[in-house]
Amino acid sequence: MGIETHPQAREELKRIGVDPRAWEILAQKALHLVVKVEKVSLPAANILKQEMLGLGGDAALARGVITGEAKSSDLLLLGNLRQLDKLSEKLSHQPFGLDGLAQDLKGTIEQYKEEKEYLLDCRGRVLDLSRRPHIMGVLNVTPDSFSDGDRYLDPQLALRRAEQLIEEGADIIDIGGESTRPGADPVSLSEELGRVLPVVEGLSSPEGVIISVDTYKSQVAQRAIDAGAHLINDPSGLRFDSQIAQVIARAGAGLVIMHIKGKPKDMQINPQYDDLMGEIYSWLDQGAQLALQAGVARERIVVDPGLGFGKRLQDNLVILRRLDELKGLGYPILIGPSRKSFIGEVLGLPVEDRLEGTAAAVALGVAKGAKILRVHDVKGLGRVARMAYAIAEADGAF
Ligand code: HH2
Repeated sequence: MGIETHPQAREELKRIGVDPRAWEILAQKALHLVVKVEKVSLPAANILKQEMLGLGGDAALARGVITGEAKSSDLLLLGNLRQLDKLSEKLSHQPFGLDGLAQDLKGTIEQYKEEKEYLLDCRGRVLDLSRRPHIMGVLNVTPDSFSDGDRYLDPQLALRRAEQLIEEGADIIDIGGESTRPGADPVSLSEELGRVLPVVEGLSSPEGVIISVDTYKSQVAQRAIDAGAHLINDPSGLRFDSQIAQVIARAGAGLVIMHIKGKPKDMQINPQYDDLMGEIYSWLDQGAQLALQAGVARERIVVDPGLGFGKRLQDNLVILRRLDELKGLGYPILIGPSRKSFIGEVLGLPVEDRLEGTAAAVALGVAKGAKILRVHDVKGLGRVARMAYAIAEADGAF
């Protein structure tokens, strides 16, 4: 029987007539996890091995730790939620940095217990991401975006498109003034402002709709916020402009931290990963730390693995298959698969024929925990997302 979530575990426990008082503990025992811990020192690795064995789980570590040749090792903790919870309690009083690991572990485990409530607060506009998937409609005000470039460069056309996206059910409108497609050159500040601001200023978004601006530049973020934007979607994950986090923090705006390897100009030139998901996880975690240090509140942060941004075909597919691992970060997950070239590569289709491929990515992304889907085709893919969510959350016993 494949039990993947806490509600599923409870469902099965109830079905066979388990005493409700035992549901919580047994549900935790039904969920098995593999937690990777990086660069653990020799004494810490030995303690972790012993403690996990004592709890009835195990820890896998490099051979060099057993022989004493290695100074440190990455390590896999193998156990159920209950064992890992107990481990985090035991570690909180241990030396060698294990008290810090105890904290991280506790946070990770929390994500796998009862489904976490996600409220995204963008300058007072709040989206309840726990109830259904939300759709971010793409609006590129550029001459060269890979899919909708040159279509909405005229602000009037862009505004009409924004209204259409809202009518079709977009929860967020994401306005971009610089293409980040592979090989794209950066545009100047004044060029980007000239493209984005008239649209933000002209857009009277109804109550509940969030205006997002796709930029890594702090000055664009500031002017867009002054003009009414609620969310900044930073495709550099706060890494290209060190001032942007403060701008977002001061305004109480929402923030999407996206993973990118390299810069758009060179990101697709032979990207390599030793540990794809581990690297993305740590990079997003560090991005979130930068945001928190700058004063961005926890409930304003969203993370995104950045499909297509310094990723090979297999990397994009693996990210989607293993997306749920990013839940451990504790922030809602956004994905942007829309019409991207990895879909074209699998199906052998040009950009205008990638709707169904995008639908597959959206459906599986939702099943793996994506809360926001960034798409061009809002109406159809909104339906796909809702249907996928209904299946993923189907609850037979209650
Ligand atoms: N993808 C693109 C742009 N911005 N932002 C987030 N958070 N996630 C994404 O996956 C993402 C993004 C690229 O797509 P698009 O805007 O359609 O093209 P272009 O960069 O050429 O304007």
